[in-house]
Amino acid sequence: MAKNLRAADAAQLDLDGTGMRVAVVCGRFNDLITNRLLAGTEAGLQSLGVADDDVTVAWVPGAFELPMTAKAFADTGRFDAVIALGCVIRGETAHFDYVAGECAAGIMRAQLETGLPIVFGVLTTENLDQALARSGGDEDKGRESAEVAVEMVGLLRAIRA
Ligand code: INI
Repeated sequence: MAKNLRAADAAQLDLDGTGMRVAVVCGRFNDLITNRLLAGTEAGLQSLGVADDDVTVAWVPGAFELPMTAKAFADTGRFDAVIALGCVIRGETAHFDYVAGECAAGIMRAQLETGLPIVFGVLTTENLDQALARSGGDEDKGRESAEVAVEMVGLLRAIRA
């Protein structure tokens, strides 16, 4: 009989963030959207039991700065997870692929190097309408990021125990 560390059905996950310390790095570029993402993340963390005092928020210029800042937080050893929030809109930049691609690659590298979950809460969209829809419209990438952080901290603890 296989031993399951986590439910296959996300709805059955009993997420508990009590006592978890979370750093949130938020890109200022497209701050109409990133403020909405941050609101979703903060509400999500609170609803999962993460204390307000255990959440640290830092703003950076844009998505390109997220990986280095997330890694700096992870390297302190003072956090259980880092959430990186940003918004890159294709129509508004000729270097969409560089900013979005390097951000994603940098975050992946930082989490593999540090062993700490770093959540990719970065919207990469074609236009502003899509970004609005995914930041508290039809979907809420901010709240989703809070859930991913708490889930991954719990799973990694179970694996490493
Ligand atoms: N940063 C973003 O977060 N989103 C964008 O859409 C964006 N555009 O359009 O260029 C963007 N650029 C800034 C970039 O993240 C860096 O802050 C800048 O290049 C300085 O390193």
